[in-house]
Amino acid sequence: MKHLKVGKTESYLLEKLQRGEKLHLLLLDPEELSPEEAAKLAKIGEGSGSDGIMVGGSTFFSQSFLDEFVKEVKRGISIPVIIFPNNITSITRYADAIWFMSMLNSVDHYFIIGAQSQGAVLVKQYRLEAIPMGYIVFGGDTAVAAMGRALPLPPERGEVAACYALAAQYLGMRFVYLEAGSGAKNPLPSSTIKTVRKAIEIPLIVGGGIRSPENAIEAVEAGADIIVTGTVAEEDFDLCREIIAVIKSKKNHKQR
Ligand code: 1GP
Repeated sequence: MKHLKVGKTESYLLEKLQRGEKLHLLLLDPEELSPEEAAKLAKIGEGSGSDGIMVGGSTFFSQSFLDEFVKEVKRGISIPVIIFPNNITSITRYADAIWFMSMLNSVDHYFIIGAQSQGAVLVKQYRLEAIPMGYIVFGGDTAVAAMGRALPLPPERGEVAACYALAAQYLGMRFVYLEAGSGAKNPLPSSTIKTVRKAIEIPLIVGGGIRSPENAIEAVEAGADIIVTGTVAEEDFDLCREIIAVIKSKKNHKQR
């Protein structure tokens, strides 16, 4: 039996977190952006201090377009590109890594383990770095909740999400992602982030509806390790730059 090593992209993220940094990942959505627009945003993102790029969207299913998209994005940057898949059509060989994720609160077996079992062999063939992650989706009125058939978790009830998050940790997943949904009216309440943070030891990713430096700071202060923003970068990159700046100015002085 071989000893499984943590890959390059995950090590890069973990080393930064261990140094006490808070991270920002810029989500680029192939439904909303052309490859050229995405490449431009990725470059600006890297220049503004973002730690990595995520590529994904809830209703995008063209693998050939995704190949071109990721190739173009990767061309001008050195930060890693991580696939944020919505299905097996999101597996492209040109990315650095893939969040190998399970939507833990889906009511559909397909989004919990079906797509993963169908995609695993291709991930191996492409030698993509798989980063295991438990994905928890709140509310019911976002594209991700509808497409993934999520059991709508109440955003205010952190203790429910904490049960899923702890289960993710005990199942060996190495990150937990709390998702309010892209373009959500409101980001997740800080009380919910706090409750989940207290329940687990693995890194906590938070995204959905973060549109201001205040939103980002609130999430980081509540215990988020990694903040994901997508919509705000498409709408107003100067605002996104401010968000990245406040996240990167935060250091976690607490040792976990
Ligand atoms: C979506 O959490 C991400 O999966 C980002 O959401 O587009 O609202 O920033 P926004």
